[in-house]
Amino acid sequence: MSLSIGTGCPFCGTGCGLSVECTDKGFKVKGDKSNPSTHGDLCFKPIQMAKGLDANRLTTPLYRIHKSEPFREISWEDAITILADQIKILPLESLYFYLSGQLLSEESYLFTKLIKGYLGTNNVDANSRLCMTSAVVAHKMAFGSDGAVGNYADLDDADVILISGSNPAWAHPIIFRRILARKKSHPETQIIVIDPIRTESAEKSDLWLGLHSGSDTMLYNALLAEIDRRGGCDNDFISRSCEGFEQTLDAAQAIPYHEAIQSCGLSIDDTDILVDLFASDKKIVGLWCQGLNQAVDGVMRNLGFINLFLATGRINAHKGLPFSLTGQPNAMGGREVGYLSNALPGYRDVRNPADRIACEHHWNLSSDTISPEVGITITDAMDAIMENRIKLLWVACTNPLLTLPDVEKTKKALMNEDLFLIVQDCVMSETASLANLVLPTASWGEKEGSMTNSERFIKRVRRFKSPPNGAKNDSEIVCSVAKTLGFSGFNFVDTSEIYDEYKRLTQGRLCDQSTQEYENLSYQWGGERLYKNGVFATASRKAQFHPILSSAPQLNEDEFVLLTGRTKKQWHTMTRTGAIAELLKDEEEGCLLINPAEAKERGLSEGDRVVISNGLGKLCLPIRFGTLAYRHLFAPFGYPKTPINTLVPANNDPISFQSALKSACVKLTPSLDMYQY
Ligand SMILES: Nc1nc2c(c(=O)[nH]1)N[C@H]1C(S)=C(S)[C@@H](COP(=O)(O)OP(=O)(O)OC[C@H]3O[C@@H](n4cnc5c(=O)[nH]c(N)nc54)[C@H](O)[C@@H]3O)O[C@H]1N2
Ligand SMILES: Nc1nc2c(c(=O)[nH]1)N[C@H]1C(S)=C(S)[C@@H](COP(=O)(O)OP(=O)(O)OC[C@H]3O[C@@H](n4cnc5c(=O)[nH]c(N)nc54)[C@H](O)[C@@H]3O)O[C@H]1N2
Ligand code: SF4
Ligand SMILES: [Mo]
Repeated sequence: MSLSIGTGCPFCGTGCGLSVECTDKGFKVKGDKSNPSTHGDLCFKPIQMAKGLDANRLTTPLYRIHKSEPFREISWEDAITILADQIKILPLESLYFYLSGQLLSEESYLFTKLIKGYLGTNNVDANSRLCMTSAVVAHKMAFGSDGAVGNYADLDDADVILISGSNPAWAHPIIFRRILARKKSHPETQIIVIDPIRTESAEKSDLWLGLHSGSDTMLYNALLAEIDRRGGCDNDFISRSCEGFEQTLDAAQAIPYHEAIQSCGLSIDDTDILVDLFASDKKIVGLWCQGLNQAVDGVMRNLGFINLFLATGRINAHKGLPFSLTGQPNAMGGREVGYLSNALPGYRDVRNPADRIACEHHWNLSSDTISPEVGITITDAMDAIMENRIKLLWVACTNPLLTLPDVEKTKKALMNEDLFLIVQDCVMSETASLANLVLPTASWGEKEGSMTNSERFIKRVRRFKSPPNGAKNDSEIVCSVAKTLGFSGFNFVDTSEIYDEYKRLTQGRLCDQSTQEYENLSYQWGGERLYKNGVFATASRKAQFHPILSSAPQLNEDEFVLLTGRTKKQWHTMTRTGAIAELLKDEEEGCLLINPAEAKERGLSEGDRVVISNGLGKLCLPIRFGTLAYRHLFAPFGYPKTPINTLVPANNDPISFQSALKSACVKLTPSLDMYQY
């Protein structure tokens, strides 16, 4: 007997629609041709994942009073009571919650309702802080609201696809496949990649701009000034639909074009190509991801990139648009339900009295229950734990020990004996191994709900197998804790009731989905593109230019820039992909990418182990050759045995508080003893 179940992919923000064939022999994952967003396309990751669904699963709650003790198995009833008791005993201001863009919308909504509504604290954050908050803030500053503007179909008739700080060939493979399909059917289409590494995406492009890491603002300002000088700005659009252009242009003109381009490590011949394209009528779709988001000037990099599109009237189907790619499968949904420390459901903000009242009313709470104070962010929470200001941390669906900056600091915070650490995960992650209480969860394929992808398309995620005995749904865990705390408002019969309650909070908002039925949820909120007719979500209804300060950091002579990011087949900290042989092939261990010439200068060959170090620590990695900007290295961050964030300092963008995870300064020395570290 065989049964096909329509669902969504649990990996990247492309959000492919899948169809899972369940037979006596197991599960076969295929593309769902009826999915309007991705039309049945899919990459190898979910196909392979079906082989590892049951690997290393947790099935019993685990508990210990002191972190030095071994865990003991306890019942679910005891686990929920212990957790609820801790929440009751501890002062509200000492509680903290850390969620994930890999939770389903209904799960993140329930957490938000419990924490912000019923408990009345905004001390909650999500791993989107490490991923998308610079983009979130930039969207709000430029357009008046969060929400990616673009649409995958815009790639199908683009003349130019400009990719900056993103390697979709690895990280968003189906979006990249769509780009290559356009190139194949229309060879005149130009693919241009701005990235310090000649990535697979760059390799397959028409033009690679291998800029020095951190010089994005210098580049975008220089391009803007030069486009304007050559008469390429769309002055009609600017005066009709935008504000702030003059000051922005002034800032962009601060450094002469030639000087600016040189300090980015680029050639004028190459950047002139971009200037000409922006000054033309061609349709340009601009994609970006972590190379712009994860930086101390992440918001400014985003805004600098967006400025180029606004200045040339590119917010439409006709001439193209800027399109921020989302990393995780449901970071968009998490943002919509308001899980970040400043947000409320329906793209609302805790600082806005009307927004608080709308949620309080919806949740039958008395007025002034929701706090108007923005909660602290996850990196600040680590400091607060070390200062004993936070005494309970409930982590769900993320593995912060390896993915927050400065691993030693995170470890010290999480191991603080005064911190009661709860980790809700389907496997014994590195973070779970430090916990007081581990709550075993159901995972993808075992639970129901919805997710929103990069182009704002919402789809259902369906259950096609039972969770291992003993594992519970994330939603069920939140509701059980809420009920044990004595809160009404958490008695849901099924997931559709949770969605229905949430969707009513989106009525009249940009992410309005209030008329959708849960059963066949398949909907792109906002339509194909946002801001049709040049009307924006700002108070004046005009898009906002923001002046950007140009920067292009210089390196000390004996240092390298260590870039960090992903591999093609592994997923983050490997908990979902590390046990699958096909996905481990060629990616068995962390490695360090280096230019062959720079390696040879130091007498190094491929495979040699080297030590990279800075004031935070050191790591030993085998080297591989690649093509990168001069004095740049690259290493993937997710390998537990070589946790790269050991070397990445906890520096944040001052506006988005997103951590500058994309790079760190390191020294490189040959390893004398490869087993020493
Ligand atoms: N296989 C796989 N796919 C994934 C994931 C995974 O773990 N594995 N994770 C998903 C998630 S959550 C995310 S957020 C996305 C991330 O997707 P991407 O952002 O595309 O991937 P990264 O490897 O983090 O970084 C992208 C590029 O930014 C470049 N970069 C570094 N510094 C700079 C700079 O200063 N300027 C510019 N312009 N570029 C720079 C890097 O060289 C790198 O090639 O991937 C998603 N997809
Ligand atoms: N240096 C550096 N650091 C980075 C980045 C970088 O580019 N460079 N990228 C950052 C980015 S963009 C991201 S998104 C983060 C990702 O960082 P994390 O979110 O910390 O990494 P994951 O490995 O995806 O962790 C997800 C956890 O959820 C568990 N899980 C899976 N399914 C379920 C479920 O259904 N329920 C529950 N409760 N748990 C489940 C998994 O077992 C795993 O332990 O890393 C960030 N850190
Ligand atoms: S491109 Fe992303 S969403 Fe699509 S199948 Fe691959 S991992 Fe899943
Ligand atoms: Mo991410």
